[in-house]
Amino acid sequence: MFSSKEEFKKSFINRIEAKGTEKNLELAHETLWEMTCEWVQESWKRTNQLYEENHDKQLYYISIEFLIGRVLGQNLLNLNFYNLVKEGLDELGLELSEIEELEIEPGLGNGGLGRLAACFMDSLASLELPGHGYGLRYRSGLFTQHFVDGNQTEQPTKWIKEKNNVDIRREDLAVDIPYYGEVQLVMGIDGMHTKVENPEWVKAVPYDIPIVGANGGTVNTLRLWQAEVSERASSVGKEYAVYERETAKITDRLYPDDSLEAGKILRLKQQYLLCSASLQNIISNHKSSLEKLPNSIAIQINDTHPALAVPELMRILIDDYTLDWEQAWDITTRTISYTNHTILEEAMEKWGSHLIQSLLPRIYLIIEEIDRRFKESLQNQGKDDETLHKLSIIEDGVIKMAVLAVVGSYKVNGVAKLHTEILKKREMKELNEQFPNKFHNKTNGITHRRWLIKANQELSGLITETIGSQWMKEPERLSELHYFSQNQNFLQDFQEIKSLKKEQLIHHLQRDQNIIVDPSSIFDIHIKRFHGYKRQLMNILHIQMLYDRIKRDSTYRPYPRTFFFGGKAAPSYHFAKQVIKMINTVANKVNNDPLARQHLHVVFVENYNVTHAEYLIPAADVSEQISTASKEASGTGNMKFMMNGALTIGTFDGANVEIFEQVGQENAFVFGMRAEEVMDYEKNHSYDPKEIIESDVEIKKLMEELVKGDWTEGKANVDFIVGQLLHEGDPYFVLKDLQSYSKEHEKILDAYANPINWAEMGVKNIAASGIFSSDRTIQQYSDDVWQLTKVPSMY
Ligand code: 26Q
Repeated sequence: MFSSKEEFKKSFINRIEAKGTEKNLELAHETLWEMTCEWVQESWKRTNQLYEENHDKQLYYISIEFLIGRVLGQNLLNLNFYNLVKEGLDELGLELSEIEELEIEPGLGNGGLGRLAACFMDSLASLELPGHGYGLRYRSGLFTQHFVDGNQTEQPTKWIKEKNNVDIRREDLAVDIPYYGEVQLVMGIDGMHTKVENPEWVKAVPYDIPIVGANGGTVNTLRLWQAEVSERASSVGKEYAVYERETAKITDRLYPDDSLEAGKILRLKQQYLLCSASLQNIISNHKSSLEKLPNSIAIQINDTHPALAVPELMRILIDDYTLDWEQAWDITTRTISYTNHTILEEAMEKWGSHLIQSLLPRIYLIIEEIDRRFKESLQNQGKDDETLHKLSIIEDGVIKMAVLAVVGSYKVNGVAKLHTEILKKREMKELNEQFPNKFHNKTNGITHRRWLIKANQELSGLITETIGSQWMKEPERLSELHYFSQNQNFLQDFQEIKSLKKEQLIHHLQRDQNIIVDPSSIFDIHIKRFHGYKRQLMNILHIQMLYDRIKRDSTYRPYPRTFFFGGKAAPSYHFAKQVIKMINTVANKVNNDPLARQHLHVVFVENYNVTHAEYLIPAADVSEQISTASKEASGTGNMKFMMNGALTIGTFDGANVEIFEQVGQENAFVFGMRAEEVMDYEKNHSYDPKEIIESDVEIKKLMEELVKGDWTEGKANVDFIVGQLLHEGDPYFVLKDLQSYSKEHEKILDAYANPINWAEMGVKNIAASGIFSSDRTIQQYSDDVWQLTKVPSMY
């Protein structure tokens, strides 16, 4: 460790010189990385020692995705070394930000769910809570997106390097995972036991990533499993080369579908490897007092993807540790809790019984027994057939993972108030009635350390100058900014920082994608995965309306706006890909029109990821959060924008509802149908987009142009878009909400015309955003679900 800039410089130079090569950025990156690892190492070791000595209750967060983003800069920041290192390097003629740019971000997640897991890791360590992650080490993370003729193409993204990786291999902790085989009863000294004969063994090797909390005191562990051939695989029933190939495939890549239940055997192998390896690892540390397991650990499963943790924990307790069923069930259902992230029917995980039966025969028997006992108890309570049907885990040859997860958990939560209400009153009504105290809400959050302190160091500095630095520890203290929302000097400083962040974004985009943007335009940003319900289509249709108005009406000359899009579509999601193609086509037309381009600019940022988000969000004036009400469980991008002083244009959906509640609707642009309305239309099949088209001349004209192919390129493109809006009944109510969306955008223009007012609203958003820090979310989970105790690092 070092305590001054001079010491840092000296040590940095010594190391570089020892390497004996010429000074360059790559070498500087390598050196800084090594130094950072050493600084982290000490705290990491000490944290683990403390946990062991005190026997503190540990939380394990199991998730198929952890979208951590770049780590070097964030670690330096949490260690409180960032500025010192930056200045030191400056004096050596090196730019820290350029060194940071050399890091390839590990894209080990699709979007919201994976990024949430990463924010939670940061908050756990920063609150000095003993909480660790278990995930998978995919060789390729989420694909890299490129546009070819406006169409998305996908390339695998390899992030693992020869050396200096973010993770550390722990060969000593490898475990074997059994697939296939036959279940047999065998006689032991203490009675009959179940055993799987001749399984196909796969070795799971953990790689650890240190999670550095604020001030560097607590360092928790994110443990990612990689599939490898097992030493016990000599007797595999197939050719060894085939076994080798199949094994390597298990953790070869992340599944790129973020809201589709895929049902593929490889996915099931991933899920079981994650659950079995993690639980074996957990139990090996706690085997001395298994009856007390619920007091010494808590396991949180992030959606149903790790729901096999329920039968796997049962298997370990019964088969490996000879507990009886009742004991094992009691322990399991007091240890595991589950978070639901969706009510979309197509995202609810279901597995064919046969698939599980053949790949995981013992696990299948356990699920069957859980189901049988549960049904028996329901029958004893006199439940009718309808309820029995809703509550069954196995039915018509499929296993419903959400029901398994609810039955096997002691707590189940949704991720925003509205979402939790919909779960309790509709989607999981019967389960909620059966287990009245299980369901609860935990509104999502984001780590302000990455999304404000790191991504917007300038704003963060201004806030500290204004209200002191305590807000970093207690983000709800951002509310103190409210007093300054009418202070002209403060507002001016805020505006200047916004302009600076726009310039930085422009510079970044110019370097990365050769895009040029007018810094004085309104930055209106829509970044998230492409999905029907997220309604990127509504945004682009509105841009077409604006184009038409500009062309048609010589008095309509709106203030210049740049509409940014960013996001990937699942490779198999054809409709979403057609929307991407259409946005690129519209962008071409609008951007190349001499009149329209004075008012409108459409920019599609290629390969949207965490790093791009860190540039885009601080530069935003307007945050697009326009999902069909009831469909977006929470959203977390909405919170990141708010915290950076952007104004939200949004529907009453997910956490938007709570954002509006905090900041006041007068400081946001709210429009569109309510969740109740949407769900009623869906229930009664009573929405007909043709009625909208016939009653609204502007929309009618737009549809005619669309059908003619004015806004698309190629027949498939027109057919898909028109097909969805007309023939498939506009399932996401795009046309229904389009005019109220357009009116809200006009209000945005009016408001922006008064820059001081606009800035005031932005500051009010920042002031009201503290509650959306994931520190608050994690503290609530800890109080209501995990019951963790803070372990002061004494630093
Ligand atoms: C399932 C089966 C096969 C392959 C992939 C998947 C899969 C993978 C990822 C299914 C879903 C996901 C991710 C879902 C997700 O990101 N949901 C989002 O979670 C956020 C955090 O709670 C919420 O804010 C968003 O509203 C929600 O959409």
